[in-house]
Amino acid sequence: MVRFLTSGESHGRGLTIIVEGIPAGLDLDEAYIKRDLARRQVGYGRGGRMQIERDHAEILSGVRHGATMGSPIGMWIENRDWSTGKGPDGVPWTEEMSVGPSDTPFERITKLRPGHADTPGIAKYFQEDARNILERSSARESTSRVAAGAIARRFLEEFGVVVHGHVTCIGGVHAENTGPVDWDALEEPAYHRDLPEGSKTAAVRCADPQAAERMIEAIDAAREAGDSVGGIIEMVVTGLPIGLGSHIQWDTKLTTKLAAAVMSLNAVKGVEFGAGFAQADMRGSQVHDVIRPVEAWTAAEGGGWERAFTRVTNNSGGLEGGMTTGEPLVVRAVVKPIATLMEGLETVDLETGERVSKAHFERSDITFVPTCAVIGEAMVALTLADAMMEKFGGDHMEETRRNVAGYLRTVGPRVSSSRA
Ligand code: EPS
Repeated sequence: MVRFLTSGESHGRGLTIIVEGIPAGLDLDEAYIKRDLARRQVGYGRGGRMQIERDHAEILSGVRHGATMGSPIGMWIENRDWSTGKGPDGVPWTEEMSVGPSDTPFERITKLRPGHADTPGIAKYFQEDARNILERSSARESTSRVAAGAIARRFLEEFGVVVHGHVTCIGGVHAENTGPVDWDALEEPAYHRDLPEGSKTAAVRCADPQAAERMIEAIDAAREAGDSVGGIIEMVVTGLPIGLGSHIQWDTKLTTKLAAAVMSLNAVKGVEFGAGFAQADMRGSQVHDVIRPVEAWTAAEGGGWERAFTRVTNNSGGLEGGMTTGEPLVVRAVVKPIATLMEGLETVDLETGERVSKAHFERSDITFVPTCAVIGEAMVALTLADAMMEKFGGDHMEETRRNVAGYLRTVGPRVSSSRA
C-alpha cells in the first residue's frame, strides 16, 4: 500500500512528510522532487508568500545512494516565512508560532471568515483563536502532498505512466482549446504581474493562450475588487494499463479512490471524469465509447502482430466499472474562490458575539487554481501508485516490473485512440 502522512502549520517551522510503500530500488533524488515543488509555486494570482518560499524537500530517510530502500521515506520542507517574517515590518513568526509558551499577547483571529475552516474548526476544537485552525487548514500543506506526489510520479514513470495537470477555467473564463495540450508550453517561464515578460499560458497553466490572457484579466479585476476567483483543473494520465482498481466493492473502485483523493484538495467542491456532468444532457449512444478491433504490435515472445481493441472516443475518462480501460484517465475538479477576501464578507466576531461588516483578512492569494493543477497531479499520482502496488505488488522494483510485464503479456496489447 502506498500511503503518506504530513504534518506542519502554514507559519510554523516547516512541513514533515512520510511516504510508505514504495518498493526498494527506485532511483530518487531531491532534485527530482524540487522540480514539482517549483511548479507548484508558479501561478498568477498568488500572494506575497510565494516570493518568500523556496520550497525544497530534504530527504531524511528511506533513500540510500540515490535509490529507495523500501523503508518509509521521510522528508522535511522548511517554511522560510517562519524566520523571514510576516508583513512589511518583517516580524518573524518564531514567537507567535513557538512550540513553547509565550508571554507576548498576540492578536487573536475572531472575525470568522465565511467559507473557511475557521467556524466549524473553532467550535469543534474549543479554540478562541481561529489561527489554531487556519494554520493547518491552509493550503501550505499542499506543498507536502506535492513532495509525496513527486515520489509517486517517479515510480509511475518507470512503467510509462505520465501524469499531467492543467487549468480549463478561472473566474468564469473557459479554455476553448480542445485539441491536444502542449504540456511543455505550460512549463515555460511564467508571466508575473510585476515582471510582464514570460508566458501567460504558463502563468495560469492554461493551454489556450487567448483564454489565459482573459483569465489574467479576471484575476486582476478580482484583485482590484478585493475579491477572489475559483476555476476548474483537469488531470490527464497516459500509459495506464487496463484493469487497475476493481468493480467488486464500492471501496475497491479506482473511481472512488481518485474522487476522494481529488476532493481532498483545499477548496475543491466537485469532481468529474471524462464527459462528466455533461452526460446529463447526452443519450447513451452519444456517451459510451465504441470498441473496435485493431492489429497491434506486441514485443512479447520475440514480437509479432496480435488482435487488440481500441476505443473510438474516451467519454468514460479512462474508467469503466471502477477500473482503468487503458485509455487516458481524465479527471476534472472545480475549485471554489479562496475564502480570505480583502473586502471581507459580513460575519460574527467571536469575541463580542456581534455582527461585524468585514471578516478577518491577512495576506493571501486572489486565486490558486494554477497551483491546484499541480497538487491535483500529486494526488492522482499517489492514488495510481497505490493502485499499481495493489495490483502488482513487489518489494523491489525488479519484482514489480516482472509482475507488470507478466500481466501485460496476459492481457495483450492495447491501442489507445485518444492521444491526450
Ligand atoms: C493560504 C494563504 C497564503 C498562501 C498559502 C495558502 O499564505 P500566507 O497567509 O502565508 O500569505 O500563500 O499558500 C502557501 C503558503 C503555499 O505554499 O501554497 C491559505 O490560507 O490557505
